[in-house]
Amino acid sequence: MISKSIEKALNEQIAKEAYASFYYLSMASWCDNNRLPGGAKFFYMQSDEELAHMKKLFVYINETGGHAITPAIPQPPNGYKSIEEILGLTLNHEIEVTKSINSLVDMCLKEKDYSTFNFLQWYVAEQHEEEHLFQSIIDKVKLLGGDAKNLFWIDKELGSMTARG
Ligand code: OFO
Repeated sequence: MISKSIEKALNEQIAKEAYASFYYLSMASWCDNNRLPGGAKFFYMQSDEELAHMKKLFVYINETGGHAITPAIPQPPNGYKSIEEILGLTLNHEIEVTKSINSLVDMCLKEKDYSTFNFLQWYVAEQHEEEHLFQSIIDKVKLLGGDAKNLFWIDKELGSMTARG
């Protein structure tokens, strides 16, 4: 069974995962509107992944005696300057999510809730993967430079990336 404070914190994390899903959805839409089909495919996939992260929390909360709450989702931005800007924003966003997961883990240790601590290790690993993924894409883009020809290759590369679950 989870405590009321852990239940509340996990529900807050649900809202963050939902926002991440919407945020990436808005980036996918921007890519679609700016003739970047590879970027669009990549961000639609990222959006689905965040939704899956959210659902995993729902199931866990309900399985452990809590009540998972469907969150209100603030509207993310819709306009972006470039794919480089989008990639920078995603990395910063993931760094913020990592902080949030880490503080949840801290809380579990303080409360000696080892079940939730164990459950959250999946998110710890996932955040490492995502930060690494976005950083490596940004590094490639920096290496290539952002002119029109390279944009074609960057988009192609994003489109060839597959879901990691
Ligand atoms: Fe960014 O991955 Fe969810 O937690």
